[in-house]
Amino acid sequence: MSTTDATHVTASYHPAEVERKWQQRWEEQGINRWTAEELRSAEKPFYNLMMFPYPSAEGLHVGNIYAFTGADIYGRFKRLQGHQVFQPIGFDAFGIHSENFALKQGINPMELIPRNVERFTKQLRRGGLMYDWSHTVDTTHPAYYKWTQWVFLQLYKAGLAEKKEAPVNWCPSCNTVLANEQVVGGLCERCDTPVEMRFLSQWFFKITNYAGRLLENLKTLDWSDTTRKAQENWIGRSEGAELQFPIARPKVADDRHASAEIQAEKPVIRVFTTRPDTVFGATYMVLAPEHPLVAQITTDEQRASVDEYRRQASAQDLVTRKKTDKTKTGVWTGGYAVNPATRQEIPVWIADYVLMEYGTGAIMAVPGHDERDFEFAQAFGLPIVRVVAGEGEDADAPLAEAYTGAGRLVNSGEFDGMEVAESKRVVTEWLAGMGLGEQRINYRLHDWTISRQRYWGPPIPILYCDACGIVPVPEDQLPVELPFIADYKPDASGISPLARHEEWYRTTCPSCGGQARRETDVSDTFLDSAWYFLRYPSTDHDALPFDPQITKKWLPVDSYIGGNEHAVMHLLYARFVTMALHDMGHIHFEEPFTRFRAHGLIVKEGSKMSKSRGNVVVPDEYIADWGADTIRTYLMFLGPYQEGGDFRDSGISGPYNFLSRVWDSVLSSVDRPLEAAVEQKMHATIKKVTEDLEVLSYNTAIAAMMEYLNVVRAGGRTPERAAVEPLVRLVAPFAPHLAEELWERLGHAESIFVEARWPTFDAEKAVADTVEFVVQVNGKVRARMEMARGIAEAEARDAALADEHVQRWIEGKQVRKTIFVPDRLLNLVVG
Ligand code: ANZ
Ligand code: ZN
Repeated sequence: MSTTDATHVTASYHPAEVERKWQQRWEEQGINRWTAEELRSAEKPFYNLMMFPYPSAEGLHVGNIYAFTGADIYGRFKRLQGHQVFQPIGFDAFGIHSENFALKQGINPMELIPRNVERFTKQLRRGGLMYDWSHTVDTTHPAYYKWTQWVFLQLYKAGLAEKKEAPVNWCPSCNTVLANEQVVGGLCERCDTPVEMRFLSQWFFKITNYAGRLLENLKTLDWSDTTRKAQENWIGRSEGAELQFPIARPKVADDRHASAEIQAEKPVIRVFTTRPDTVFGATYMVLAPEHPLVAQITTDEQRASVDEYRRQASAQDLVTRKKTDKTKTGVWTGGYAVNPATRQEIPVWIADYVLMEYGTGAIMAVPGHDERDFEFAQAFGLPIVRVVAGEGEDADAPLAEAYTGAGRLVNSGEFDGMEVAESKRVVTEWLAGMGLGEQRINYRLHDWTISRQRYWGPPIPILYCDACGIVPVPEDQLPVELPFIADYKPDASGISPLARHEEWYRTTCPSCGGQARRETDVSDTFLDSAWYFLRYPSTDHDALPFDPQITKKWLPVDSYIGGNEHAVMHLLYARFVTMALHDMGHIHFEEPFTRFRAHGLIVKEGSKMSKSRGNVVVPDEYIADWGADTIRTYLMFLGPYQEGGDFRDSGISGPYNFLSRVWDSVLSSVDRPLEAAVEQKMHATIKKVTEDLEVLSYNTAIAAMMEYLNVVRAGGRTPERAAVEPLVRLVAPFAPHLAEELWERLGHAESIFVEARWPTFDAEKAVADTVEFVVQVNGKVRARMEMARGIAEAEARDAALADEHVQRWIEGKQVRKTIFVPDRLLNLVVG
């Protein structure tokens, strides 16, 4: 389908020509490029960052252009305000997105992805984006991932990388481990296959060491609220206690020595609880099915059922496991533990509603006051005891459901009568005195699984040597290059494709010279993107990941814009890596993104764009037909940038006509003093657009410019040059090519982005002489009227009473009272 519409090309505005000319000029003159020297000496540096794309498709779609344009407008605005704006772009080209695309095309990613990068680059250049193409990064380039591997080694050296056996989400169709975030409703986010749980030996980054700081610092960041909230929930701080329940009858069937040892150590079950105050009501315990103590506690009589239950539980994925609303199932181990408060023996169960990865993987169950425990106790006939009584309830008041409200302790020995809030601390201290408890803060956040059993990523820079064990690759031997292999497809073995290549993984140990084997897993793509913003300004430097002087000058990032789907993974990982590098002394700041704004999403005629629906908008054709300036302006006019909008072909002519009108107005303008009304509107418009751009309210800024142009051209009047010249500057962030051309035709020699400054306004002149009054009759809005600013109550009242709309509502009645808010509102109370 062609979007060409013959009426949209006016006699003089030819976007194609103008855009070609200026894109070429920008390139030739290096208008957006920075030399290393310039980067070093910048005086008002402004680092304007946007999330870089995955080149994992045929090309960019309009959603990418939307995101980039919004960020580009902000960058151009800052530049016109006199900042030196560094605005780079790159390609997040490693990872499962790109690899899956290559698999689908049947072309090795090492051949395919560079082609995609080229295609993306062409499209981006056509979009009129102010990128410094001399500072791009491609995460798949050895010159880049050498430093990704370096980052891994720094974390390893700092004790933040660790190898451990862990349950993971396994997608049997993609043949890979998935992060929890990639499992949606028990299915793989990419291919909708049910996800299974597997145990694999993996590399982890200990992001949990930083949980507290990652949470605390959020308060200091100027970020979109939704994003901050998402991180807060993801980190999930819980305040409570870790309590110990001694195992009552350890049973070790086959080893008498082990049995004796365990008894000597007085084995305990540790639980994390947010309600230590309810410990007197703990009538049983539950271990996660995978808990290491299960084998030891389970009696011979119960072993068969316990083993069967564990088998079933392990067939589930980690996300289904976390559902709180499913029917409670579980099995008694046959063993008991001692409640440290009541000293009573209580049975120990296993059940899948307790998760191994949270807290300690074990709970004290308090059915009287926890909904899940209540349901479980009812299902299995376990005792339910009330230990908290609300207002007006007594110790024996029956429980029809778990009571989770406030109140005082009952059936709790010496603590009876104490308020819940206070007793949390007091009970914990009492148990701590016996060596059976301590206060603890727990986080929902998990360590970050780095290993991917796939081909398309940077090899993890680790060696395994029989004599020396785990040996990090020496930094001077980086990069560990990803070899080209034909059999890059993953298979069901769960073993990385590189593990099929002995010629690659066999090597010598740098420490003893003996035989060693390379790690054959590659690292998670999120590691590539966790530090790329550090690399951009330093791409001229090969000897270092980031030049200290340049980094000091340009970082942290001043403005970052991207999708909110990255709220918890990318944005959290980048913060973690930055914090860790800061603590190791590599960088001077601990938060990478001073300001972050999430942009909205573009839908097509009301529905999400998707390949299967066939409604994906490819920007190229639209840009060819209408010009990038029009498409940019159109996209930003769709709705609030941070909310998104609906792409409709029929809407494009509006912004096109607006730009054509700007064009005509400038070219037909004459030297003549500004008329007062135009001057007032001009100052008001400059003020409005300036304020709107600062908060990314692009649609309202465009509306204000349109309104201004209507005033300038009212009744077909010839515009004053002084009226349209500032408009060229205001429109420049949106329609940079058009602005450049008009700027030149207004007689300027240099690029508008080099030479011009953002127009300023006179706050007094920006204020209109009239204001819009809301006129109410008995509190209901009946009219809106223009009145002189500062009008007195009596005059406003007379004016309102003279208005026929208002008269209709007071006919035959008397005005008993007026309520007057100066310059805003007049309410006539009639009766
Ligand atoms: C006893 C208790 C009594 C609890 C009560 C709650 C209410 P949040 O707020 O999410 O941190 N819990 C602890 N570890 C668990 C695990 N691995 N799997 C499932 N549940 C677990 O929740 C903390 C509470 O969740 C803990 O406090 C524990 O139940 C449960 F009236 O302990 B509570
Ligand atoms: Zn060795």
